[in-house]
Amino acid sequence: MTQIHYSIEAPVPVDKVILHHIAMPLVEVLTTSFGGDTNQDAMRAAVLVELHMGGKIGWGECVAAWTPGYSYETITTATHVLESFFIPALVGKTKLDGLNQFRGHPMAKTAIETAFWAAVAENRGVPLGNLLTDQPRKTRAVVGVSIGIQKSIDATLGVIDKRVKEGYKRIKLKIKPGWDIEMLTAVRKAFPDILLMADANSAYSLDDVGLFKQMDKLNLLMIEQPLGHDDIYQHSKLQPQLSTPICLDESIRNTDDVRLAKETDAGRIINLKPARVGGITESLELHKFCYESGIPLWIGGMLETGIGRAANLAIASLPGVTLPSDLSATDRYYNPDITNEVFTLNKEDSTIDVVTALGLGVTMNMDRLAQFKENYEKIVAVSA
Ligand code: OSB
Ligand code: MG
Repeated sequence: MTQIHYSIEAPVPVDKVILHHIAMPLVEVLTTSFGGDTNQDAMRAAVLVELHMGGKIGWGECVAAWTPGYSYETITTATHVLESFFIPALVGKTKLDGLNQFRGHPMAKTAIETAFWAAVAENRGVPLGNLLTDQPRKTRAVVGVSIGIQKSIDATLGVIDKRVKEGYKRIKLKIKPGWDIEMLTAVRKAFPDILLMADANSAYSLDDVGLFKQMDKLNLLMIEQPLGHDDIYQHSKLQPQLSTPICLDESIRNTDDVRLAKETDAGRIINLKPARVGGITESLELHKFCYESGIPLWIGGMLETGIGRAANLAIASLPGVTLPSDLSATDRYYNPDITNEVFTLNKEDSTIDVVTALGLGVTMNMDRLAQFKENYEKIVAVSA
């Protein structure tokens, strides 16, 4: 990862940082091409960062999973780098520069970096979003829903029907070899007009170009991350052969990757997951580049709890976020969530209200935090 230019400054130093390991029951498992259940028994794990600054607390979330499926990071690697390196580099400091001496581990970095931003917002008595830009922000973020690989095409049509009735106006379907063109064709036939897209999570190769040319006929909004998770070169060989835009997710680790993708025509849409690029600071840089270059952008999701979702929503309120984001209502992920506040879908326009309360804008439910920490301890004890 390239150096991040941290400019945010805290009015007072970081006092201390506490980590919380939690496991939360997911309302439903999101099955993807990288397979398995990266959330053991539908239990999504997370490391929450509680950062104390000037008598206020900022929260951050690490979205690394139990296993290195989507990313090489795991709950365990994140805990290690946070405890051994990132926390000691920030305690007593008013700036984030100390993080730059450490390479990689963007998800762990994001957790503490976001907690720092949230604590600064708390100290200044402003909503986090106000710290992100001087430009007018959206008050509602346009959102869609991500649907995992189902047991059958009929089951898929049923889930889409339910989501469309709930008010989601953009549907993303996970695909993998053997679960692609036939399923997508059936969906398009049943729903001729919905905003539809597919996410392959790196399951294909350039040998599959014929398949993508068939998908070109389905009027998809985009095809997300068809090729290698760390590739830009091969995507640049695929995109010019298609009329459907490729959206890069896994491949984009920072703003320079977007520059490279643009110059090589490797993808024409960017999925920005703040956790994948190392936090809010790099997200702002990447957003600025896309905005100024006219590259369509949306905010991706990692099944965040209310903590991570609130931060992602603040970023989704930026003017350069031009396509529906993977930020669904709380009840699509958790019931209950770890925060007292829930996010609901505005049915009429498929949006979620951007948080306007001070700081991160959500509050931790301490009883549930204790409960979810117990869940985590039980799972770790059983697998030890
Ligand atoms: O590829 O976008 C992805 C969740 C976990 C890992 C990877 C992905 C996803 C999603 C979830 O698609 C989107 C969401 O949080 O709603
Ligand atoms: Mg994706």
